[in-house]
Amino acid sequence: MRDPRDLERQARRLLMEARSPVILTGAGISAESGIRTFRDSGGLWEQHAIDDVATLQGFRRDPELVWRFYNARRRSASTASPNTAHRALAHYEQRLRRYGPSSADHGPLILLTQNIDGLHQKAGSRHVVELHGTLWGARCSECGIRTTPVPLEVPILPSCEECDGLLRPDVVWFGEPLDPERIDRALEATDACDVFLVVGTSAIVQPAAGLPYQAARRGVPVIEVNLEETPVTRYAAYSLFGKAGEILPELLSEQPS
Ligand code: BJW
Ligand code: ZN
Repeated sequence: MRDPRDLERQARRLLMEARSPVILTGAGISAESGIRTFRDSGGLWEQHAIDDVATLQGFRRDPELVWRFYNARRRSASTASPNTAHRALAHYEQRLRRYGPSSADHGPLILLTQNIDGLHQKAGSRHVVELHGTLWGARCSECGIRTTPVPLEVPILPSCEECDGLLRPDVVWFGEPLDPERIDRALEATDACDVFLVVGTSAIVQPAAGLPYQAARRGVPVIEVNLEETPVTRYAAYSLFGKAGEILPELLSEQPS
């Protein structure tokens, strides 16, 4: 058996020496901020079936229900604070900006998140790619125009100022394509990275879940932080099991204890 402290030290060294790390986060990183993850309640999410609140079909069936659901989630995200894991990632980015081979306006670290809660930005991370959109925006279901930010309580039902079409949350539901610019940026960063860190995601939702695998196939070491095994564990160079809020501050600190 390898000593977990040794594994953590080796993974830490990789991250400290990396020149262009990519990080992928999921709901688990916000769990310690009091935001519920998706799959901890057996597909029922705040008492709603995922199909009712996270698909376009569900929205068409009952847009009021979906807007109320997202209003509730916006309220809970608005009072949540970033935790030690979000902050450790923001510090890591700052450190790379100071010492890394960054150009003036483009830091070397790319943080890909599947979360829509905005907590990475609240913690100070700058290069965040929100793969699944944001709680803080709406988009017209007819003409596609985006409205950001939306009020904390979006009036039900909101309509587009341009075309009077029905506004929908600016998030990516099942069966919908990701924003092409964002997924391109994610793929490009994945193809250029020298280490890939995956934090708090069940790694089953595509295409995000395929990104670390794409890096691993090039021989790039993948480091995983999760409470439990995921499909990433099979090919990860290092899997560190525990809470992100406890592991990341140590893993990403310049002076480990
Ligand atoms: C901790 C922790 C702590 C807890 N510390 N860790 C069959 C095969 C392949 C693909 C498909 C398929 N059938 C259908 C698909 C496609 C589908 C998909 O992948 N489905 C899978 C479920 C199989 N994908 C899509 O539909 C995507 N689009 C697409 O494919 O488009 C194709 C297309 C192309 C061209 C035209 C048209 C279409 C879109 C996916 C969008 C996902 N959207 C959601 C909702 C976003 C908005 C919102 O939030 O309201 O995104 S669903 C939900 O899942 C959300 C999340 O971002 C995403 C991922 O979840 P995440 O973050 O991993 O959370 P959990 O709860 O699953 O896991 C938490 C983890 O944290 C656990 O592992 C815990 O152990 C851990 N944890 N506490 C560390 N303290
Ligand atoms: Zn419109």
